[in-house]
Amino acid sequence: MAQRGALVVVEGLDRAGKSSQCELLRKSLEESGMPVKYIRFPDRTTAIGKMIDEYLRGQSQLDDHAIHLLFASNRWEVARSIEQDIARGYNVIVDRYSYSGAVYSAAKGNPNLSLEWAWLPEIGLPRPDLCLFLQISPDEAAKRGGFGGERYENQAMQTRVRELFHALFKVVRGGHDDVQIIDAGRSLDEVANDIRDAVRGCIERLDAIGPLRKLGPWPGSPRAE
Ligand code: Z5A
Ligand code: MG
Repeated sequence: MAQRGALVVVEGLDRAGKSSQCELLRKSLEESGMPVKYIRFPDRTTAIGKMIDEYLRGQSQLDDHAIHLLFASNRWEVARSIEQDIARGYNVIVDRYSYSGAVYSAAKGNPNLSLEWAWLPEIGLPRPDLCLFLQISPDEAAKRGGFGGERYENQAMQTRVRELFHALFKVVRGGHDDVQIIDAGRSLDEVANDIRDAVRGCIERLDAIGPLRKLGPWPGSPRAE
């Protein structure tokens, strides 16, 4: 049987360059003859994705928990096809994933929506073999253009999101050695080179990693035992 593909997630703050880097990575892997699929979350094309899109554009109002679960459902609706693609040898590149899911919802400051609560619906989804977090300073991000008109695109939210990404990675990195921080404040090519090296290293380690894993419970919670 052919070797399975790698599940690679690209995460980061607004304008960190996630989509640009996913595209460069896709091209680079394809040029090396490797089969690749690219998906992004939210996937605004599905029925659930259309509800998310309306919410983000301010055209609908939803309870914080309800929209959170829609974002998670938007991942669950393609979880099986991700697993199948990986098994068929495709390297699947994912633009935002469960980490954005947990962090953006928890950043709203709703006292009934903690980071730990926000992680729960992600448990059991395909676990990335590699998660690349594109780190960028607020000043660097600001040089790449002002905020758009979507919900969450404001300074207060972005500051909280930045703090929570670091808090989340501290927790998940306890059990996972697969999160790598990339300095995304450099040129497109410099960032792309680091990403390409990290992904090639991950693909070489796939035999040692073994079968595709699943995202686990919040480390240290009673559910983890
Ligand atoms: N969200 C959530 O709440 N829950 C979830 O579960 C998920 C998401 C999955 C929409 O996401 C919102 O959904 C988002 C999180 C929330 N809210 N916010 N804020 P989205 O992924 O659809 O958002 P986006 O607008 O596509 O992505 P982005 O984060 O804003 O941008 P990006 O993909 O990181 O950056 P980019 O499009 O590649 O580049 C941005 C600009 O910078 C562009 O002009 C580039 O040419 C430029 N750029 C990129 N790299 C460089 C470098 N290295 N140098 C100079 N200029 C650069
Ligand atoms: Mg993007």
